[in-house]
Amino acid sequence: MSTIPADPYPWPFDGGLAPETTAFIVIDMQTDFCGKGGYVDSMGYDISLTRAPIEPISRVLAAMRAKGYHIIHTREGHRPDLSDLPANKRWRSQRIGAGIGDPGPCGRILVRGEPGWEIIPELAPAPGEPILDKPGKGSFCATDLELILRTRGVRNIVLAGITTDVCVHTTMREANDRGFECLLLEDCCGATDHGNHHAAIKMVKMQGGVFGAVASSSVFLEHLP
Ligand code: C5J
Repeated sequence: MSTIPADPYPWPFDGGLAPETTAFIVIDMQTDFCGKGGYVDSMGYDISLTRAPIEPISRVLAAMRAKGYHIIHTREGHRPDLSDLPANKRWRSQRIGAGIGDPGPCGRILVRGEPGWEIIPELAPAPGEPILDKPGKGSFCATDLELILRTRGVRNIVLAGITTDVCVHTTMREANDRGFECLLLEDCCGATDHGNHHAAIKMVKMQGGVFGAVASSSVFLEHLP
């Protein structure tokens, strides 16, 4: 039996924490979300908030790679012809001055293959680690993530990345509804607003852990088998 002393319960619920059945999913650590001139920067948000998780994620990645856990990365982005970009998503982004698909300092915003869409070099995927391209906020929507997880026998998911209240939370909710046991690493996430980051973490812990549990990366690493 192996668990992490998480909040609001020792995670995972059944004590079955093991590398073979547990995946670390790193969500959207792309220049567009945390780099200078990217999408989040162009919208006028403070990228120090979305850059804060880089160091903690890097430590967790190193430890989990060394212990043989499954590692998966995601990237939010759209086809160059924008055929998978809903009109309302484009319209809303244009309204705030950072139109998805429009040219910016890091290339076309959130378009696959552009410099801003790349995962930042500090958290580059290692050879063999699956990278999922998703057009939406949730990592299960219009991707083969569930197939990959079930094929590998994964039951537990540890989540990190940006942003806490949008893509990380949507993915956690999707995973939870599919029966995966989820843990959010709070300092390995960041949002465009400090209050939203904290609110998103609080939401997870309601109702006895309505979407799973929360731990810090230091506690997680201290207890990781
Ligand atoms: C957003 C994301 N916030 N990766 N995307 O638009 O959370």
